[in-house]
Amino acid sequence: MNEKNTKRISKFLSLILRHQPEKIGLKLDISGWASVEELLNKSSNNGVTFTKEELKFIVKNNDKQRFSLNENQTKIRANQGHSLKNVIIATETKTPPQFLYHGTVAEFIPSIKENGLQKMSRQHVHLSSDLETAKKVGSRRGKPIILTVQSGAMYKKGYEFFLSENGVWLTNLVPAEFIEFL
Ligand code: HQG
Repeated sequence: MNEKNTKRISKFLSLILRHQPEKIGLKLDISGWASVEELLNKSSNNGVTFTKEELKFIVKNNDKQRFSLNENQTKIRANQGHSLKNVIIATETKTPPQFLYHGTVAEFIPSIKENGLQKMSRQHVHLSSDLETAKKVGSRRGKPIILTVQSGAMYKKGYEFFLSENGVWLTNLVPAEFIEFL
């Protein structure tokens, strides 16, 4: 399978497993798992055809480890990034590092200064422990601006943090007082 095709299917999987399973009539359970068999069949019925071997390759080699297969490889889910209200990916609360980073763009800054970092359409605010990742995330929308979040101070005040299976730090809200706008 060539790189272009891998990327196309990976994007398709993100859409179906995080946002719109109904697009192909796929059912996700409360923890976000879908049957691999059903995913292969329903994707194919909707013009996106791939084999179980190709799916395993995509899961294994995905640049951000976005997906997981269960132990016997009969079920698949996205590790984070869902907008679906009825899917809960259980992650333990974790002590965050002192600082975390968020990449965004200039047009959002006035609103972030006023309202803090909000979940917007996702289930959590997404933060990263390294600047490089934050820069990449911001670059999706234009010239990136990196915000430093005082996660250690937030944690001390009782805000919860979660670490997804693929290393993304998640929280429910970052009030503006904990954001360094440089
Ligand atoms: C902004 C991708 C105005 C926020 C990435 C962001 C990441 C506000 C946008 C993951 C705001 C939401 C998540 C406020 C936040 N007013 N704008 N109060 N609060 N925003 O895509 O963090 O490739 O939902 O700055 O790599 O950009 O999909 O979040 O620009 O890891 O795996 O509202 O998605 O990962 O955008 O990206 P998003 P994000 P995947």
